[in-house]
Amino acid sequence: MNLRMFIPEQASTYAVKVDPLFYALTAFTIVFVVGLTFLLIYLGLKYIQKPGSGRRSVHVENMALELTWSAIPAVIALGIFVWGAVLYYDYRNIPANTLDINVIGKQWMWKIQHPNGLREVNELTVPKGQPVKLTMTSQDVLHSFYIPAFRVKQDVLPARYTTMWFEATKVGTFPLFCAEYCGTEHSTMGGLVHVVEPAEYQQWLAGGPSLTPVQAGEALFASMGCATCHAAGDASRGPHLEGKFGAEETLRDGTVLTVDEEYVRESIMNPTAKVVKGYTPLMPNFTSQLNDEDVSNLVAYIKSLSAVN
Ligand code: HEC
Ligand SMILES: [Cu+2]
Repeated sequence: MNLRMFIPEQASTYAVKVDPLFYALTAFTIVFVVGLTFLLIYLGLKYIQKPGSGRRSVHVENMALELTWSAIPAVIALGIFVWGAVLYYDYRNIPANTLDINVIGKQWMWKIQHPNGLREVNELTVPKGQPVKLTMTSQDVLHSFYIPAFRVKQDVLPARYTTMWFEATKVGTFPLFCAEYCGTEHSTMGGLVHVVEPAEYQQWLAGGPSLTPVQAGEALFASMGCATCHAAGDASRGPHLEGKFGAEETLRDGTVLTVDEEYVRESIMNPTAKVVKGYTPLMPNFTSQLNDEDVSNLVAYIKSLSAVN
């Protein structure tokens, strides 16, 4: 039997941190299962009813014993909770200097888009030793992006962006899966992650297409007529979008929110959901004219209009 089947290689900084917790949990489980089963059988046999054995109930009170067997498991359980919480915080806290890659899930493939616009299908090429952030969405149903060797997994939802990050530590090729049942060919929805040296990644990127997501978004912004209402300077028809990303926005109902990918996406696909204070909701609904990739490109463009990234 090949243990590798059950324990994938550790190929990210996070894998190295998660595995000790996993082994600790497994060890505790084994100790308790084996220990309790042994005691159950041993004591059952030892005190088995024989002719003449006394069956009067004995009342014993032992405060020290009670406290011990409550306190020790409590410390173990809380210890595991804190350990898990610290790791989860690390996993959700995306570092600032990431390489940003877009992922679109669709029945039944993964479409990947690199910062310079280069695309891959069911392959994800990333440099070693650099934090990578994936911004993910789905074109149809729920999927889940899963790279066992990196110990990272995140649901991918239609009409929403989810993110996850990792830093690969080993050059090599690792499997990639969809981990959410998404239809007949769910089991074939997967691919390979290629981790290469940073220089090789740059070289590989250089062979890519000329239009980056930002450029593609800018072209759409003009061709879809967004600019007629959102042109720089004149904010009479629609709010101008320079410096908007990452800033706070006040809505008609008084809610204040921070402009992020999710909000921009919703503003484009469902403009009346959240209407900006001081404006009439006259923005048309673009759902039928833009696909997910277009929206991602528009979001990238609107993002690029702000200094913050
Ligand atoms: C007919 C005019 C018009 C067109 C065309 C239009 N918008 Fe808008 N847009 C508005 C108005 C008015 C608002 C503010 C009211 C609201 O939130 O619905 C708005 C709001 C937004 C917001 C939220 C801005 C903020 O300040 O929070 C974004 C993002 C946006 N539009 C993007 C786009 C994109 C991308 C396109 C092209 C695909 C587009 N708009 C086309 C009029 C328009
Ligand atoms: Cu799937």
